[in-house]
Amino acid sequence: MRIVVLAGGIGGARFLRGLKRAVPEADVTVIGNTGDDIHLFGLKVCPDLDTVMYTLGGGINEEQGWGRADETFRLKEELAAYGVGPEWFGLGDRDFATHIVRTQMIGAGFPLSAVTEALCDRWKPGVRLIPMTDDRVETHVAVDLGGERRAVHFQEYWVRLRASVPAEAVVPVGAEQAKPAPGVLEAVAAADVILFPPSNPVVSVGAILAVPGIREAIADAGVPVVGLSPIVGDAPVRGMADKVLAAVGVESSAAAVAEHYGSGLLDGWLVDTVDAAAVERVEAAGIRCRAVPLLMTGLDATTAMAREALALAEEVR
Ligand code: GDP
Ligand code: FO1
Ligand code: CA
Repeated sequence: MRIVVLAGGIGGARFLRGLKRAVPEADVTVIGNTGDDIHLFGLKVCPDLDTVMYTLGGGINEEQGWGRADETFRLKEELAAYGVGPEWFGLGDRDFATHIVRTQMIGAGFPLSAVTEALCDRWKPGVRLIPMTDDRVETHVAVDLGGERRAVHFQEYWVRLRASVPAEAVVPVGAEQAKPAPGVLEAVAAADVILFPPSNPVVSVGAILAVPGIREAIADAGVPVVGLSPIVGDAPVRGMADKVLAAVGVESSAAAVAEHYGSGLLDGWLVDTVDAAAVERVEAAGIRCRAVPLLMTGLDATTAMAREALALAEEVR
């Protein structure tokens, strides 16, 4: 079975662990979000690609969900001693090596997709990880800073400001001109099923869908497209997805996220059992819906979620 998954960071990566355990024989292609990418200290950092790579490859900091396990911050401290920041973004020593290798290869002329493949040669995530595009896309957030409207990089909004100021718009800058990376459209066209893990619908899955051609390829693939809600009981399980949903005019509920994707894209949608009352509303929008436990509390629970998603895909096929 060929499965394509559109993934952000933690939500996508943890779901993929369960998926791999549910169907170890499946051929899984992950289209990774690169809208969160940021250039720091002359290096290209790809948080969501790295989160997927480290999580599946056994190098992730499990409690944090991002960055490397057994990490130290000597380099960051030395940079800070020179007054060189940003101090609000925690790049660790082990993690720095990934960004150095990536930036060096890009400087030598390799596209990000080839670089990602090379990094995965070390981590062996057991999936094919492809960035959504080789072109530069950067999600920016328009914020209201005490009456003054400013655009900040998504990481500045998320990490420095902790989404504490109202977001008025979320713009994947560069997406309109971007092309899907080699292999993306081919994987979608060859898929037997396409899954949206419980990733952020705006800045993760939304950024991927903003690359021209990807949304259309998914809608035209003619195979089941099934998603899992990242919103449980009207709040994100983790993080501040409600803030960016508000910026695109979507309420923070499992049903509203399904409607936001729409029946033109989604065939099936899983909500948590606490949101069972949302099933009727989602089905009224033309999307088959089931309520099942959606908390990734451990590998067993996450494997069960992946099985439910695949079962729903068979039901709508
Ligand atoms: P990020 O790039 O690290 O923010 O990760 P993603 O975009 O892949 O996923 C973020 C989303 O995952 C958040 O909106 C969370 O609500 C959601 N999430 C995290 N853990 C869980 C969980 O256990 N269950 C569900 N349903 N969603 C989760
Ligand atoms: N998230 C934080 O909340 N604080 C950090 O200092 C931070 C550093 C960081 C470094 C590398 C990396 O791959 C990810 C990192 N993240 C950090 C997570 C990440 O930038 C975002 O939380 C997600 O992309 C949100 O969608
Ligand atoms: Ca992310």
